[in-house]
Amino acid sequence: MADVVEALRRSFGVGSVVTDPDITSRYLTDWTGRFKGEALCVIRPVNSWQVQRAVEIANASHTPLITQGGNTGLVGGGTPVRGGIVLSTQFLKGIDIDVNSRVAKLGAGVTLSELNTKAKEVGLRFAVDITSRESATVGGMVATNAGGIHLIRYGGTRQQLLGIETVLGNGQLIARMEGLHKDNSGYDWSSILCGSEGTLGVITAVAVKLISVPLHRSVALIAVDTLSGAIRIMRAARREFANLDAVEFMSRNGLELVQRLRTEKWPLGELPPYALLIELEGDDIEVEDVAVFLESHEDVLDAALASDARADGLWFWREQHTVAINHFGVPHKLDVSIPIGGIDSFVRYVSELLELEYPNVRAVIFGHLGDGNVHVNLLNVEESNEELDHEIFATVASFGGSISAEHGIGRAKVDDLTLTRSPQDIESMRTLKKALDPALILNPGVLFN
Ligand code: 2HG
Ligand code: ZN
Repeated sequence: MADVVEALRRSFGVGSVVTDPDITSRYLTDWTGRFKGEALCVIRPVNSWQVQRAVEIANASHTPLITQGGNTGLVGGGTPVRGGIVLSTQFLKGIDIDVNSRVAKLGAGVTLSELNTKAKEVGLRFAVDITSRESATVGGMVATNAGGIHLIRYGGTRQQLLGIETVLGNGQLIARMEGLHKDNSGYDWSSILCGSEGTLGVITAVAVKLISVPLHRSVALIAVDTLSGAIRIMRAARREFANLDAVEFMSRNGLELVQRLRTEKWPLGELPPYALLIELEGDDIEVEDVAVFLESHEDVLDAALASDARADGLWFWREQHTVAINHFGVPHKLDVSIPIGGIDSFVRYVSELLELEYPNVRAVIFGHLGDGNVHVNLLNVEESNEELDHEIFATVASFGGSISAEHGIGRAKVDDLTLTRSPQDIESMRTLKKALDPALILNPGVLFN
């Protein structure tokens, strides 16, 4: 093992191979604090040649290699296994924007905020937006196919991808960074690597589409009694407004935690059982039309409207959920997809299950209503209750859903993959894995067990 660190030091220089526990500790635990790992060292390559060298050394010594971006993943996918090397992409920088094609070519370690700051200078931005935008890297977003809050309008990360540069597990460097909008010349490596969670290759750079920054946005925060009511409002809003780009929901438990942590006053009197947030973006938003829509809809108990910069004040209630939940415990995060018509029954089923069988567990349920992504966060899950996660995933499967909507499988959900993917399906994924990473060095224990 000392040989591996030595070999890396010879290739990278002593300072680039970090073993000092004061520095490595932040790479060993995930953002939630639930997943903890150990590693031989952390390396921080500055170019794809160094990445290739690291993959070679890992192959020669059969050492696990775990790629990590901003370490904002929520399923343990970037947490190392004992004896492994953490490869941090944080110094793989570089932003090159082509305004004619509306394409950005980016080092994998560029954060979403860095990309948007640069793109804004030319009136553009990345279509996918996520709350962890300050730390999340584009490489990590591609590796997990991040979905985020604008998926209903623009699609997820996969839909934005035009190219990729990657070092596969077998050491081959694949560079498809032309950034062409049309390219049907064979297998699309961007799509294959997108969502592969570090198991097929180390993503070193990506080419993505950009969209215009609209002149205006308008946000409504709406109090509702039931999730069925929220879904009826959403259906009507989708008919009414072509430029709807977010439909999010929250429930009282989560709003309560945000209120407790931030001591902010909820803008609509008493906390309602559920809240809906809708956002419209465009160059000519008629705020009055939104107000009239909300007044006329019988499921709206109360609503607050805000435009442009002031809209952040309403997003606050949704965006503070993840931080507030983590402040009050170490959550089990079951990010699931449910066909939208089944969300109300699913949430009721989970609430009743907890009430009857796990009275100490507290569920905070919120998410992206527009695309059926329900974030079930469980607090106070004792080790003796860990089967609860599996019980909920089995329910998700029985609703025709997916056990991961947007966070990935990581280490957290490996045992449950068979619930929604068939043996043939998983076997074919393994075949692909073995072809591209024959020594199985990349992120062992993630996605497959
Ligand atoms: C979000 O939608 C993220 O804010 C995090 O996907 C969700 O904390 C979560 O469970
Ligand atoms: Zn989400």
